[in-house]
Amino acid sequence: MKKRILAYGRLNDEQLRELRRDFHVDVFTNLESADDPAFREALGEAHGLVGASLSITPALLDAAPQLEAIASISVGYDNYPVEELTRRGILLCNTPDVLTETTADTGFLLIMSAARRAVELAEFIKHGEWQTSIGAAQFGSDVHGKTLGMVGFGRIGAAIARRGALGFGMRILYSNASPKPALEDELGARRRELDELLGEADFVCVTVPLSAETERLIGAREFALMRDSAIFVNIARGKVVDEAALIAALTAGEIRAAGLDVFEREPLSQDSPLPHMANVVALPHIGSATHETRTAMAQRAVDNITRALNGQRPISLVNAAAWPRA
Ligand code: 8YV
Repeated sequence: MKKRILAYGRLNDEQLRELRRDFHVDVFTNLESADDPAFREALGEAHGLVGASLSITPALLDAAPQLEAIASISVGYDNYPVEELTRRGILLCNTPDVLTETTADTGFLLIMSAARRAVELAEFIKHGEWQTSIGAAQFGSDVHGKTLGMVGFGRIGAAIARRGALGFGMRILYSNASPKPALEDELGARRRELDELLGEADFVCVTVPLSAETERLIGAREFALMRDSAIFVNIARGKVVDEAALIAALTAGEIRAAGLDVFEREPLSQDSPLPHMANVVALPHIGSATHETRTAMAQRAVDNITRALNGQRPISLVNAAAWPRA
């Protein structure tokens, strides 16, 4: 009998056909929550899950006694109880590499648009306010030649820094758990303690994954350490930042501006002041959201689940400790 997969992420027809050659696939479009009764029932028979943006809890795992593998259509895995999955021998796979460059493009988009006030000034035209030549009230800040401070220097952080160093002649600082000598050679990047980096950087760009160690890594104290001309960019996860402290720092002029793709709660509430602030560029978590990259991420998830359920090691396995299975 074919193993059963529940697909709740966006897969194209070809990808579904590919999965259906080996597996029985139940598709759940627009699944809002794991409490959906049909999904809940199907979990009882599921060997694999393919999707994203669903919080996987131990209670959900209890409802899926046959589950062997989860292929997330994301690189981040903060939605998953990794240790619990490992304890149960369930493989967790993600989609690194294929989204690195696209997400770095989004990071640089935020750097550029916050510095040059692109969204605010596009609104200025839209509202008919461009009546005379623009003046100092509309000037922004340079990006080229400035200091870019990367908080986290993994694949996406390095790709943003590469754009800055090679495309914009920026000086690169980074704070990271481990030193990155190859990137120091390639980009002239210099490692700093976080506090030092915050005081030196013109742009502070957060790319660390969310974990118990990084939750609220950047709060009131950290904003106070930044220059008042600093531009803060978050392309990682909203919970890495104390959002109330960010709003306070922007309001008080402790930092100049922010470019944000991620928020403490998503979708962002209309009540949040952030998207209404002139010095904030807020995007609806579009880091990897291009046709090309989302297709590539879904394909990686298809490849991962196919391998996992056929007894082969997946291409991108998060919990290597769950492999090989006992
Ligand atoms: C996706 C992401 O938006 O991969 C990640 O970790 O944050 C994004 O690429 C998200 O996970 C939904 O697929």
